[in-house]
This record gives sequence, C-alpha cells and structure tokens, in this order.
Amino acid sequence: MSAAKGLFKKWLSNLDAMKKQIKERLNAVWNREAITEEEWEQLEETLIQSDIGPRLAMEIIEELQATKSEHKDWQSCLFEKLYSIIEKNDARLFPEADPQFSKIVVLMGINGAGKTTLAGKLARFFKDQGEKVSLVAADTFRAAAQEQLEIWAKRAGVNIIKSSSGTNPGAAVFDALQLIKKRGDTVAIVDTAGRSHVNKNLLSELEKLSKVIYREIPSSNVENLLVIDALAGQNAFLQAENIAKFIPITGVALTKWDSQAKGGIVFRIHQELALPIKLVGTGETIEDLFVFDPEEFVRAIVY
Ligand SMILES: Nc1nc2c(ncn2[C@@H]2O[C@H](COP(=O)(O)OP(=O)(O)O)[C@@H](O)[C@H]2O)c(=O)[nH]1
Ligand SMILES: [Mg+2]
Repeated sequence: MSAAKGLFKKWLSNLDAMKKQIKERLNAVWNREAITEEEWEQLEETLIQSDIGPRLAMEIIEELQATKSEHKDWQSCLFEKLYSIIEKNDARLFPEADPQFSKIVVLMGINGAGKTTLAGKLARFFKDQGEKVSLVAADTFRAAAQEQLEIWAKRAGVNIIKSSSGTNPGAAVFDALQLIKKRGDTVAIVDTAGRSHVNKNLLSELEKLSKVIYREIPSSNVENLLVIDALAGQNAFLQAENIAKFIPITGVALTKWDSQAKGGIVFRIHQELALPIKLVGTGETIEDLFVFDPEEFVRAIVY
C-alpha cells in the first residue's frame, strides 16, 4: 500500500487540466490590485473545463473573490474549498467487516466501463494483503466474458469460479457463494455483465443477484461498487441515479483516470451523487489501481 501511495503521488503530479491552467491563470492575476470581470470569467471557464461542473466552479470563483480582498493567497483558499467538499470521503473498503464472513465486492456498470479489468486489479490488491481471493464470473451471457476474467485470474494468481453458460446470474452467484464458504475464501470479487442503466430487465436481474448476496452475507461485508469511466461526464450521474434505484451502491470506482484525466470529476461525483470515491484505475495493467486519498489528491491539484 505504501508503494502504491508513492505511485499515486507520481501519477497525481501528471494531473494536467486543473493544475497547470488554473495555476497559471491564478498566478498571473492574483497579485494585481484588481482582477477584471473578464478575467474572472476566463478563470471560471477554465474551472468548468476541468470537469468540476458549473455549480462548483461558481462557488470557487465566489470564494476566491472574497479571499482576494482579504489578501490571502489563492492556494490556501482553493485548498480549503476543494478539501471541504471531499474531506469526508471515506475510501476504506469494508471498514466494519465481520471476520466470520467472506467479503464480497460486486462490480457493476455499463459495458466497457472497466469492470473486468478492475476485478483483476482488485484480486491482486486483496491477494497482496494476504486474503484468499476468488473471482466470480457473473457475466453468464457471453463466453468471452468468462475467458477475459480467466486471463485476469491467472495474472492475479487467484481462483476463478465460472458458471455454465446460460445460468442466470443470481443462481451463478448463489452457487459461487456456497463454494467460497466451503473453501474458506475471504474475498470474492463478482464481475457482472455490463448493463445499460436504462434497461429495466437487466437492472432487476442485478437486483436479484444483489439480494442473493445479502441473504448470505451481512451488509458490512458487501461492497457494491459502481464502476465509472472517468471520461463519462454527465452520463455518469444518470448511470448512478438509475442503478441506485435497484442496488445500494456503497462506492464508486473511477477507471481510465490516466487518459486525459482532469480530476474535477471527483468533486462532482462526490458532491452530486453523495457517494464515496473508493478506487481509482489509472491504466490497463494489474498494478494501476489506487485507493483514493482525498487530502493527497487536493494537495496535488493546488500545490
Ligand atoms: N487506459 C485505461 N484503460 C482501461 C482502464 N480500465 C479498463 N481499461 C480498458 O477499457 C476497456 C474495457 O475494459 P473492461 O474491463 O473489459 O470493461 P467492462 O466491459 O466494464 O468489463 C479495455 O480495453 C481495458 O483495457 C484504465 O484504468 N485505464
Ligand atoms: Mg466485462
């Protein structure tokens, strides 16, 4: 974990949009006697482009305007504002797990969000912590989906629990839970089929799968993670809203944060969805996974 933290730092230092543009703009104008209306607007525009959304951009500008007249430096002002939004974000997985039961992670989200890749990364992550891990293939529609998960299981060096094709995902998960119990696995990561957040049938199927788990495992030992592609923008909010009607989401895993990462999406997701950001995926290899650290993140943006 400490090594991972260092990597998180290194990756954060590459965060572009918010860091460079906003810094340059603020450095250029802050020590002047007055900042023009136009310059404030440009700054607001830059903030919006960093994916934090119009609401927060406006709040930050107002805060900066107030601070300017108090002759405070913009860094501490921006840090306080951004940190106040995200400081309560609790990224811990299973903070109150009951050791008598296995811990179950369910990954859900639309096709291509990065669920299967994250399943593999998480398998390694938990294995490195000494857990006995299984990957559970609950995408029973496509044979290729199980094969893809099998490759990740090999990479991570963990077991995979497959089901015969055509089984319904709830039944597949039920069988997997029995096997996990028998073998004494401490962690199971369930990779589900990608589902459009507007497809009611697929979502109620996910609801059934979830109920099967809650019948066997206490909620303290279940993480229902919504996997969101960091570039999904506004669509991410619609996905979360709809999926949350069927399943209690316990946290968000943001994937593809390496590709044109703007960072701002983090504040928006946390603020507007009221969900903790737990994990961040920053690439296609098994190591590219971090537990989200709010303070480190905000520091990296501001300083
Ligand atoms: N750059 C990058 N690519 C990723 C990341 N996570 C997943 N991908 C890629 O996104 C594509 C879809 O991933 P997959 O795990 O199959 O998505 P799923 O349909 O949700 O299971 C694959 O090409 C992955 O290699 C990430 O954090 N960064
Ligand atoms: Mg998949």
